[in-house]
Amino acid sequence: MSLRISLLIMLIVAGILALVACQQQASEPSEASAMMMAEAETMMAEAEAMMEEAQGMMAEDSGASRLETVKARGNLICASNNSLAGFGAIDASGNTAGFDIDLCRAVAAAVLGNADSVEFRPTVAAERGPTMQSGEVDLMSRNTTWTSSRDAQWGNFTPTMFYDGQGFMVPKSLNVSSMMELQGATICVQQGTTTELNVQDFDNQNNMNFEYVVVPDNVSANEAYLAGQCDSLTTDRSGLVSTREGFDNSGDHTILAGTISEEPLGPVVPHGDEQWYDIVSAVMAILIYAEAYEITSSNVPTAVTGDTAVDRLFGLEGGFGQETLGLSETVAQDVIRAVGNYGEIYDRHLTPLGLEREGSRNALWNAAPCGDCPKGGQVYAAPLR
Ligand SMILES: N[C@@H](CCC(=O)N[C@@H](CS)C(=O)NCC(=O)O)C(=O)O
Repeated sequence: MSLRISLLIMLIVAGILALVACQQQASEPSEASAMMMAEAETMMAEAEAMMEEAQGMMAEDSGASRLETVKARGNLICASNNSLAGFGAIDASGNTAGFDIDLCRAVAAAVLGNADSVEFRPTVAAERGPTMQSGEVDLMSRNTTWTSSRDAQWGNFTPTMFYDGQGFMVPKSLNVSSMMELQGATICVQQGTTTELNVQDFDNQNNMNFEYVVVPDNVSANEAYLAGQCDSLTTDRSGLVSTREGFDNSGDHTILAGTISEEPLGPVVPHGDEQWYDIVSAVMAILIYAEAYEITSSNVPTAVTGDTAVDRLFGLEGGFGQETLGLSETVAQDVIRAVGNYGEIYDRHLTPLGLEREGSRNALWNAAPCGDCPKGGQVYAAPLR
């Protein structure tokens, strides 16, 4: 047994002993007895949480699969963003919310039957690699670009959830209307991102002679830009749209046309557990196919519909490998009821930002933007069968 588990168990035992002592005191008539009972309840809750964590650690130490570890722990640990409205941010009620966040919630609904059983770990860009490599999180869902070196070094990227590209924002007062007019400009960019690497490529390829203000996180990037420390802020276009929404005078800033890179953004799972990778990928597929089949959180079928694809997805007749994945037959019912389909998630978090989906790459593959258009968007997943 590892030292940390032994320590945890000792803590739990100490907690329980203290609890018993407290309860004995509380049973004696005293004015402080109500307070003591409340303290005892808090300690009991803490002891239970420690017990759950210890179970999770023991499962981990015994070589258990990620699925078993998550189940033993009773919650999903998800690395997230807490400063990018629409994708991952703290909302008015103090909850972590967003498009990426709902993927964590969907996985928790699939695996634990409860979308709220998630512990979010805010992770700034430069922390992502070490966080994934440590195995301390089950999943990262946080505007992260799939690249070959990250796939090899950090963990495995599941299918892409949002297709993006890097752009530039400028104050309108700069009177710049294209990226090529940014020659010699000072650029604010966040460290530890693909953004930082792409802008250097763009600079080299086009002799832009940029100067850089490199910042550690989103908040400082915005502050530096708004304080006029740089002429332009660069990041994923979706990040620019989200950031600009948060400015007091959003109308004073323009996002220049065009992109300088491909940014397929998607979740990452730790290396070494194929079943877990397949589970997260299947959850994404559930979200996408539910939308394709026009099943939303308010019309989830619970009895055979006669549409074989729908019945297979919702575990009503046939299946798509739920048992091998370690999921319940009706997992799709749990997921869609809890978070809705891909389109509902998009509309809840990204449509309000003005990130138009129709006709974009983030439309479903089968959503042709017009009658004679050859194809729809790029949102696609392995068929569930
Ligand atoms: N997609 C790029 C950029 C991702 C990224 O971290 N973007 C910034 C700016 S939008 C961000 O979310 N920062 C939040 C933070 O680290 O505080 C990547 O994967 O490297």
